Amino acid sequence: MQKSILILGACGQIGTELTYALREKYGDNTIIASDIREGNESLMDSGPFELLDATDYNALEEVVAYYEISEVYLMAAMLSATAEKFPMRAWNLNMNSLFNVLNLAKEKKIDKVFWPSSIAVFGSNTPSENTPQNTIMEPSTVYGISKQSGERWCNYYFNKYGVDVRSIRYPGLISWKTMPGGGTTDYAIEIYHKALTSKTYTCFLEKDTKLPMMFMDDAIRATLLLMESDSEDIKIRSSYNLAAMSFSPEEIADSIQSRIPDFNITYDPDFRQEIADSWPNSIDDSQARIDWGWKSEFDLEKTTAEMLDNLAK
Ligand code: AKB
Repeated sequence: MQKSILILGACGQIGTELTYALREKYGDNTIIASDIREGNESLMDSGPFELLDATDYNALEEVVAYYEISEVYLMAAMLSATAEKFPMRAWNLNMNSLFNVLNLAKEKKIDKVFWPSSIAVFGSNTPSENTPQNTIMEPSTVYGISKQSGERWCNYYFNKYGVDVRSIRYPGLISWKTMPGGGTTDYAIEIYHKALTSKTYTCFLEKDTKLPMMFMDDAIRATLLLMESDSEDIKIRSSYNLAAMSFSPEEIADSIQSRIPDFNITYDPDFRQEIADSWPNSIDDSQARIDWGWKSEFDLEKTTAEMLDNLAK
């Protein structure tokens, strides 16, 4: 039987590209994009779209029944920087949407769930180089606390109710199709836009703040790979570490300068510095490599080429 997939938060940075990728793979009409707001025209026009609040269980249940949905990708979330400004709104959105989807799966109304976690689950007591899959997790941000709690709930629903939930701890994601919103790693996208428009960028992080990052194509490929893997190969039902590259603002500026020599960066750290300081420098993703064959393809140089070439079009 042809499966129907629902994407919640389809107009966001990851949701948009996931919708395109899933539509290409499974056919436009089987992928139902949804969001609380409308998105860009090509996304809205390329297949079914529903205005949907992921925290509204009844509305969600109705859409799932109407389209005979078997899989849900829950991409709606409030990210780290915005969540610090609106702690209760962030908690309500990030947790209630997850419970809604996990409960639909518990009630056997859907078969499979993807839910994104983040490197934000780690905190300043976590080993920051090659952060292991299993380690100290004492997140200091609202977003990180919601992601860590979410991981525990995913694991609980798998163990207790057999819910087929799969998850990745995304690093900062770099993409050119849709702007991110409200994250701490957003500088790594803004910098490319500014390099092309004004040849200068003021970074809200210090020059040597190294963070784990990934080009969007790698992130989408990893997500589809995980979701298509046999259930018995998925050994971790909280969330998998995933890695591709790590760099600092100074290093990304260097890589841009190799193509735009007169690009200039200055530094004016704000409250996001503290968030970034609490996150790891690099991630050990060997478990994902062993369990479902993950391997990244984009390093910083390749990412810079893709970003500048596509944004310049
Ligand atoms: C953020 O910066 O909040 C996100 C994340 C690392 O999860 N990009």
